[in-house]
Amino acid sequence: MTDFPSGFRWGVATSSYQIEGGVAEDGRGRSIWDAFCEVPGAVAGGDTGAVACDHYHRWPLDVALLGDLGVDAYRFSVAWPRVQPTGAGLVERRGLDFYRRLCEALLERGIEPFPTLYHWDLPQALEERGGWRSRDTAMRFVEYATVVHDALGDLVTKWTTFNEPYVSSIVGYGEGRHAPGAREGHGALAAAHHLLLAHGLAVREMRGVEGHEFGIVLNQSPSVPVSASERDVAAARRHDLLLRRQFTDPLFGGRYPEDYEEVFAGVTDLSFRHDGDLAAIGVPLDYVGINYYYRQHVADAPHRDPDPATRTAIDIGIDTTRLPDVPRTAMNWPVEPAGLTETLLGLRDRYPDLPPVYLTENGCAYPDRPGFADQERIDYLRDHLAAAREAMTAGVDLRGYFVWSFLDNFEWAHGYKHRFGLVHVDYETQDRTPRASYHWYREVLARQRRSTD
Ligand code: GBH
Repeated sequence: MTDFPSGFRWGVATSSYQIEGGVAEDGRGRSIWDAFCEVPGAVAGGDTGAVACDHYHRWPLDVALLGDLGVDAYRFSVAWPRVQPTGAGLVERRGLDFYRRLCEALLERGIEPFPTLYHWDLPQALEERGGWRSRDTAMRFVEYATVVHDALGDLVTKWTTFNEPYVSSIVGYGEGRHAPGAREGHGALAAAHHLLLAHGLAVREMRGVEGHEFGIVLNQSPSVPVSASERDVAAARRHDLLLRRQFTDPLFGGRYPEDYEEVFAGVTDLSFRHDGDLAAIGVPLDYVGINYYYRQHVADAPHRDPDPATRTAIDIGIDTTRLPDVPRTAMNWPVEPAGLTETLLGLRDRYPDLPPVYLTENGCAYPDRPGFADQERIDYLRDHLAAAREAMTAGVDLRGYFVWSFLDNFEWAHGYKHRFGLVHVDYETQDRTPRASYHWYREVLARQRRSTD
């Protein structure tokens, strides 16, 4: 495989609710995902994150596996309800201590901790006060972020605020497929705005420590029209607004997207936008994390709800189910590595002030089956790394790559059915078994080290 420059960071990624389990340990409060998992039919198989990979107890073993893999960075998330069980005020020391021990163990093995402050597990007590629909939740996040920053600031230099605000807001409050399971228009769009505001205000508050860097992680993929017809092209542009530009224009372009009011006319009154918010959201960043999985293929379709006043935020006249004739993963996601190069070049071209980029997630799920050699996952990772390298050759300032995921884990509404891990987890015994892709990645990392030594 093509070489990457020395200093390029190599890692793997996970998130708190997907791996930790231990939901009642050490004073942890309830999160919106604990609540959502109890809703009949919300999660496949009735699965929950109550035990997951039991990482809360088995983390020393997991750190050893990371060490053997040879990564120099590990991306994980901090569970807000472990740090502030009710999302405000009272701080739970034991929760913070868990992350301190984890960071110390990583650093002992030469692995840099890359924590994300929020990967979807909002304290349920805050949801009961409106959740991300409410501006006050942004203020609560700032307080939480500074608590974690103060507690781990001597161990961590790379600080990521949010993972995929699109999913927290639009999938959680618009589509209802994720916690808290709401299907709203205005509420989902307000949530998106408040997540961005929380990000900007928290970075402003945490800044000031020498050597600390701040960023946000966004899911990104090109929205490709299924035909060259005017209608499909316009539909793809609306989808691009929903998925990407409503976040990236305020973050990196200092503006709200020009087509926002037209697409969401009647759905929202924009009352969540206050003077000064854009300046706060556009706080300069040291990096942006990109999660890339697949291209979006978009066709024009009628609105499901003809009345904008009751329409959900995802009901923008699009159909994303018409997939191209290419191989798919177990998630039914088309495998299209060229979409990664397009994503990176597209961002760079649209935003001249884009900060350096990390690929903070990329990976795939395939079913284990007799004789399964894990070759699809290896092919997927190899081809996407090549696509990332191509974007670098074309001038994108890409600084690192993280495989999603280190371990098989709780795949949100899909429960434990889909396995993204380089390491197989037996959920009966909690045995960890490295897959062929783990050994492959280990070899890639060893080769990179040799060639840049
Ligand atoms: C990541 O989300 C998550 O960060 C991680 O926790 C998760 O386990 C991992 O991926 C694997 O799923 O077609 O317009 O409706 C990625 C979630 C899924 C977000 C696809 C965008 C499609 C948008 N992405 N989704 S759309």
